[in-house]
Amino acid sequence: MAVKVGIIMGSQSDWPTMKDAANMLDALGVAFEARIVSAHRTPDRLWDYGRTAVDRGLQVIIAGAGGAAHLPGMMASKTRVPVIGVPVQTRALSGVDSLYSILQMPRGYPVATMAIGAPGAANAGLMAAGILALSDPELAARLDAWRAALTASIPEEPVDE
Ligand code: RP5
Repeated sequence: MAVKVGIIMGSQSDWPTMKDAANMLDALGVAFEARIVSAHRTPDRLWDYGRTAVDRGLQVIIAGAGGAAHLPGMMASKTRVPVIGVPVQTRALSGVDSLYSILQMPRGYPVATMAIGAPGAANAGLMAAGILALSDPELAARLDAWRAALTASIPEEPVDE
């Protein structure tokens, strides 16, 4: 299966968060690759990844980073492949630093920014699947089934736990 989604992150320490994106793509049968690409520590790797993304057939890039989270925005400046940004939670500022770093892009280079942390990563997986489902009826059916199952799992009444 051709890899159409790239999951990139600034550090190994982002992987526990970004794994939620990977798990979601796994659950939906979407092939992906996962790479550590740091805007600050491996800028040449970032450049090469963005420069070759279209030719390698990537259709969506999910980029997670924390703190001075420049990876998603810099990737968006290097490739027209849509970038979904995941702000990783930080200890110092709880991920608000990551969120603002990713969200406040200048006009012309959008990053679709998710919520802070693991829920944002999971939603990034769903967002990527939704984009690919526009041209993949089988994936669209799997995504519809996943959404229906989530809805069906919600009880009408609360219980004491
Ligand atoms: C960012 O710095 C990474 O995305 C990570 O969230 C944060 C901390 O990285 P480590 O010091 O844990 O490698 O570039």
